[in-house]
Amino acid sequence: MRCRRCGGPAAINMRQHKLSLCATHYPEWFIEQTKRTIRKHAMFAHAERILIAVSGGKDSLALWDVLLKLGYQADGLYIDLGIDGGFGYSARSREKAIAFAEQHPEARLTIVDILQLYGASIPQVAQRRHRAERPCSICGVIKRHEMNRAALEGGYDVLATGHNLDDEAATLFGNVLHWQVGYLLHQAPVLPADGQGLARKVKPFCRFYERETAAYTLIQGIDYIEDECPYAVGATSLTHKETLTQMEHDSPGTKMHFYTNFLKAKEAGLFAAAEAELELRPCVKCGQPTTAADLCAFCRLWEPVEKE
Ligand code: Q46
Ligand code: ZN
Ligand code: ZN
Repeated sequence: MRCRRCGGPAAINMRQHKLSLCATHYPEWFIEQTKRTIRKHAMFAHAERILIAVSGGKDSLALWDVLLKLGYQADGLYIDLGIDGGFGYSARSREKAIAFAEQHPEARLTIVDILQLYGASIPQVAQRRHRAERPCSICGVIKRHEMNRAALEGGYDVLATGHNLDDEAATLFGNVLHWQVGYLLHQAPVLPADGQGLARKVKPFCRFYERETAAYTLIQGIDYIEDECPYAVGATSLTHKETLTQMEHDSPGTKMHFYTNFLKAKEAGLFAAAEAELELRPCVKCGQPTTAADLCAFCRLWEPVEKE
């Protein structure tokens, strides 16, 4: 395999794009593609301040790297979930985020420590709620709430996450399998701010395959935590990913078509009726928007267990 731009040895071959590139031209292509996605979905402008949710993993650190290279004002947010898993998952991923920030003095890293701030780590909250084995839904509620809070309180214009195409396709697959229209409505490269407590959310890597972000991180020598969160093992989202990867192997481009055709269908009004019904009001305690009548899902988590 040869690089299409210079004829040198290829570092990556992307079957779905029918494109091979070397270690010099691949990062250039990757940065250029990110720029195109940002522009295509009108995600943000150079004058705006961006907060990136950084997990210490490859996607979020690659995103931070690319946005800084493109000259954006991009700061990081690390949420310490207090997960150990026998190998210090949170402690080690936090170190990776800090190490990256130290190499980029132009950017700031904010750390939110859930245990310190609220008195219980994710595994502890999950234990209380009898979800010790599967804390992901609780974790998701807490992460979303804290990301939104940090973005609003820090005066950021937009919150960015490193979700890639494999993540988005797997999420879509799960939501379609169960026809969760509410979730489908909320799956988009850009979710606009609502002016009442929801920050704008963007996913600049949503058109990259996971192996493409992995290749970028590797070639750029970005140090990240390779281990997944211990609770990711056996999660249905991983099974969905594997299923889609098998389909992609048989027919390159499957994930991309699945995701982008969903976006087109949505734009064409597939869920317009459901959208009209969706009503949000501020949570009586924290003020963040919710579909619930009083407390949002986050605030309910911290209520005494007996009340349930
Ligand atoms: S961090 Fe949290 Fe994930 Fe770990 S507990 Fe589950 S949701 S798997 S992205
Ligand atoms: Zn080349
Ligand atoms: Zn609340």
